[in-house]
Amino acid sequence: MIPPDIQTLADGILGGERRALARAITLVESARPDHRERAQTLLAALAGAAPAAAPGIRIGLSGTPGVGKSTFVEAFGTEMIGRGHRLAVLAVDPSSTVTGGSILGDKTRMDTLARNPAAFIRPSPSGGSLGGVARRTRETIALCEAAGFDMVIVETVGVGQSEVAVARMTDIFLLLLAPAGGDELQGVKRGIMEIADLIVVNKADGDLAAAARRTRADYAAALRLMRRREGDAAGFPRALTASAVEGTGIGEIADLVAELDAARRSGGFHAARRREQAVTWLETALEARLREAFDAAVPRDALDRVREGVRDGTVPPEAGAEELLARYRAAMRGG
Ligand SMILES: Nc1nc2c(ncn2[C@@H]2O[C@H](COP(=O)(O)OP(=O)(O)OP(=O)(O)O)[C@@H](O)[C@H]2O)c(=O)[nH]1
Ligand SMILES: [Mg+2]
Repeated sequence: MIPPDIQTLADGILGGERRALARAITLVESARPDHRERAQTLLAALAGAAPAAAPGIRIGLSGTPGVGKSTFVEAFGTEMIGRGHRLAVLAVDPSSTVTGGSILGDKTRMDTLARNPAAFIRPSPSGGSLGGVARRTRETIALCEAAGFDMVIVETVGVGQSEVAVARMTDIFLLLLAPAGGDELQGVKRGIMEIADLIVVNKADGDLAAAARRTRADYAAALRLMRRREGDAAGFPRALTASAVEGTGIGEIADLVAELDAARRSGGFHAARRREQAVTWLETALEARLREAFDAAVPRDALDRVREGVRDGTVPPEAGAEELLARYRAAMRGG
């Protein structure tokens, strides 16, 4: 049985009510056990009610601070809405413990989008582990899609780990770069290049236009050296230039996203990737929940004592883990 207030919330979301969506996101962001339980009930109700084969596109977007992500989302998002999409913009920002989210601060950069009724912008919740942030973001994607947003952009600041987490919950990954001064590849990690479908050298305007073109050529060359990946359509991954401020290149990027999405859907790769992502989510959830169950069952000082022993070399790590697990099993048997 679904509690009546959760059913009302679910109906509101399915009816596309923004207030219901916002409230539901607040619910999935909560760490309180009773909220967690209600959130799971809500998500299950929505999964049962929403059309299974919704054609939604999930786009990951990453780039270093100041590269122009917000400005780009404003331009690209407005373009996509013009093409008939309803767009939700979410942020993954595990570093935002202090500021409480990067999107809210620069909502002015997404002024047009923020006022567009076909757009929904949600700042990232503050703090938490990357795993916790990723869980909340996945659930928020599900809520947005149930509310009829068929395109979701998940934005993350380039801090390394978070790109991989975002790539694991999206279909297509865009990497935004600034024009480089020299001939170096800006120290962009190989792993991040490997998950990018489109590398966009932004700020290709004014004095920076020539540097942007050179940077694009460098990345295009680097991409050609990478081995082909499963699900790559001809011509992908690709490097191109854009100016989020002037709007140049934005239409082309929208075309390429649509082209790659269509190719991956018709080839079956899209569905296969979504299935793999769901299994990865299961594994991640299982690990997190086992750890929660462990932390709830084994007293903190027992863990601290074993940690201390491992630190000063008197307890081998594996033996310490075994001892703690024995305590966990005993606690489980006890009730
Ligand atoms: N010349 C030029 N400047 C741009 C372009 N896009 C963004 N900028 C400028 O770059 C600065 C940073 O832009 P944002 O969109 O806030 O960048 P961001 O990546 O969202 O930054 P954080 O949220 O702080 O990580 C602003 O002053 C923008 O006006 C562009 O295409 N060309
Ligand atoms: Mg920004």
